[in-house]
Formats: sequence, C-alpha cells, structure tokens
Amino acid sequence: ERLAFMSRFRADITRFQMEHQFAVDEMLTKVTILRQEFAHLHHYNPIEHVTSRVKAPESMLRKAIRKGITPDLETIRSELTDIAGIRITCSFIADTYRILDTLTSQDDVRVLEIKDYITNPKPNGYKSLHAIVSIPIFLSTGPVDVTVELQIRTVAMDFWATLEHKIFYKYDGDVPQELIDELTDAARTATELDERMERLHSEIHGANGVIDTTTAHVGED
Ligand code: 0O2
Repeated sequence: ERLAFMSRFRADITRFQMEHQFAVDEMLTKVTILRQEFAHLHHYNPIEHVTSRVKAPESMLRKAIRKGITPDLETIRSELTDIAGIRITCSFIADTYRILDTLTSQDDVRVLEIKDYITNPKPNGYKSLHAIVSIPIFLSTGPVDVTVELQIRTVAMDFWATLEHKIFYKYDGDVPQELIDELTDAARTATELDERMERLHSEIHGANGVIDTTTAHVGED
C-alpha cells in the first residue's frame, strides 16, 4: 500500500511539474514572438534577456512550510504563485511597462495580481514589476489553467537583485546591518543610472524609443 502511495505521489508530482513547465514554455513563446516582432518590424529590441524556471519540489515544500501552507499539491497550486517563473530583463524602465502591458493584454492571459515594485520599491530597495497570471495549457485530458509569475525589470535592477539574493542566501537571511545599508544605497545608484540612461536614450531616439534602422542592433542571447 505504501509503495502504491509512493508511486502515485511520484506520478502526481511529475504531472504537476510538467504542467508548470508547459506554462513556462507557452509564456516563453509569447516572449519570443514579441522579441522577433520588435526586432523585425520596429528594429528595436526592448528585451535584453529572458530566464525561466520551474521551482524544484524541495524548494516548493520549503516555501510551503515557511508560509504555513499544507504541503499537498492542490494547496500548493492555489497558494504558491511562483512555481512557474519567467524573468524578463529590459533595457529601460519604459520598456518594462510596455512589455507588461503587451503580455497581460493578450486574450488567453488572465491577470491575477500586479505588484509594481518599480513605483513602490521594497524597503531594501528591491525593484521589479511582478505579474501573477494564469494561462491555459492544453493536455490530452483537456485544458488546465496554470499560474505563472512574470518578473520584469531593467538590467540595473537585475544586477542589484542578483547580488542581493546571493548575499541574502550567504548570510541565511541574517544580513549584517552595514551590508543592508550598503545595498539600499546601491539600489539608489541603480535607480539613478536607470533614469540617466532613459533620459539619454530618449534624447537620442525620441520618446517612443524606436531606433533608426541604420543604427539598429538586434541582439540575440
Ligand atoms: P526565488 O529564490 O527568487 O524564487 P513570497 O513569494 O510569498 O515569498 P511575496 O511578497 O508574496 O513573497 O512575493 P514577492 O514580493 O512578489 O516576491 C516573489 C519573488 O520576487 C521572490 O521569490 C524573488 O524572486 C523576488 N523578490 C522579492 N523581493 C525580493 C528582494 O528583496 N530581493 C530579491 N533579490 N528578490 C526579491 P522567492 O521565492 O523569495 O525567491
């Protein structure tokens, strides 16, 4: 009986992970289409790079326990919104909002929540746009709605968040105050850089940010 339970549990978890991977794949296709369209029609690429991941079962369980959620798959599905995650790094602040609008206005994307940590940064200085969305994936057994977390940020915000994340884990969440202050200050510098770059960009290319075809550089990851 125990063996049967184990094998059922393993099958359930595989299916659960697969559904989230399919949702990530769907979202990535949407992002690829946007990138190609921008590159070919507007000769401008607002997206610098894209990463994605499906949270591993161990981190899923750890997060569920940390949040006091019953660690069964259906509760995890409804309570943890970042099992499927896509991170889009853009060149400029205006691009982050443009990409957010474009993706969240698509018919099959249902917006569950938007958190604008660019306008309202976290106290430590963290900035990003977060969109929790639900998209359908089509399996042989029928459609399933899967939640995906989109994180959209600039290169400077990403640089800061990556370092902060590493420091947070290195100190196991107990970061010395000195370092916290340093990081908060660095976040201000990142914001200044973003604002200066954005000003320069619009001075050169106009407010809509579309680059002249003769100077266009279409980068691929
Ligand atoms: P990981 O390892 O990136 O997956 P919650 O998701 O419930 O813990 P909340 O407030 O509901 O927190 O969601 P929020 O604030 O939108 O944060 C979700 C994710 O945003 C985090 O996932 C991080 O990826 C990122 N994030 C939020 N705040 C910070 C921050 O201060 N610094 C950095 N570097 N990233 C942040 P995880 O699961 O915490 O981490």
